[in-house]
Amino acid sequence: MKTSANLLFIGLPGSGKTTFLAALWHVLSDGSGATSLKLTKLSGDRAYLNQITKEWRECSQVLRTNLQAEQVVVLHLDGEGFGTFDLSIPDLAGEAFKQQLSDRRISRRHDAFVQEATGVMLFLHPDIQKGIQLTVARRLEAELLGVHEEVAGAGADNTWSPELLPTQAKLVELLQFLLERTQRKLRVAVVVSAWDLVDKFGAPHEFVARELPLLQQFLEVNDDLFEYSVFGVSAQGGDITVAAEKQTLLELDDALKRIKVRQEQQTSQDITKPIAWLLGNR
Ligand SMILES: Nc1nc2c(ncn2[C@@H]2O[C@H](COP(=O)(O)OP(=O)(O)OP(=O)(O)O)[C@@H](O)[C@H]2O)c(=O)[nH]1
Ligand SMILES: [Mg+2]
Repeated sequence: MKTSANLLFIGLPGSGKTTFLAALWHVLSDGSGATSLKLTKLSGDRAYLNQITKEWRECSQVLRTNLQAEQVVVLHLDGEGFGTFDLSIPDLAGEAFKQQLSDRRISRRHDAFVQEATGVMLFLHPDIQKGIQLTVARRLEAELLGVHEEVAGAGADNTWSPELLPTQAKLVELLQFLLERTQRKLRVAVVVSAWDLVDKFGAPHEFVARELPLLQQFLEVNDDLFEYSVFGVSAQGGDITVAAEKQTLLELDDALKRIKVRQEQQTSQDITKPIAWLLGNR
């Protein structure tokens, strides 16, 4: 393996990118967990990592990443079969991906990250937006009755906007942007964040196949362009907006225990697993 690697985290606002990074830094800097990848030395500029990890430890909401405040973190890592290497991960704002969808353009800065990426982590929160059922019948009926029916989520005049696209269509679009800009086969780790909210309902790849069938089929049929695997990651360990759950998380003797990572039927506390999968030789 090369001595440096770059990962690209992509995902809509609130999909769990920063929370993942915060938990990752806690685990790496703590060093006591059984992880595939370990820290060899501390990163030069740790201000951002320390700030988000402090929030994570206190179980408070990490701040939404601001378009102007996107940071690139560099981790010095080592792992069996990997050797030592430097891993760069920009913490990009979901807001930028939203803009990509409405402007149909990728910024030069993001494009440079795409060009350099060794692998991609596609984040999605399980609270996904489904398509709006705008049946012709309902519309016609409303027109016949002369009533102006408001459709949930649409503007008052029912005009369409990219905002109304179902989550799975947005994610396929984001992947298509990547395909347009790369010639290589892309390795994609699909990360379903906040996995604790849905872990009762089967394995992560089953969740994606059931709830986001378009995304799953897009990845599946394009197997000449993608190699992918689906992970369920609970980086925070529970819902911190529920006081009792937050209290339980804060009372754990070791914050490491908050983390759960599931791939197929295997569950562990190794948050470096999706990264090791992306960078590993196969
Ligand atoms: N229940 C639960 N919620 C989580 C978990 N991890 C993240 N969340 C929630 O999911 C949301 C993710 O937020 P962020 O990590 O800021 O997401 P982001 O992708 O960085 O968002 P932007 O910065 O806007 O791009 C927050 O509301 C978190 O509280 C988890 O393990 N469990
Ligand atoms: Mg963020």
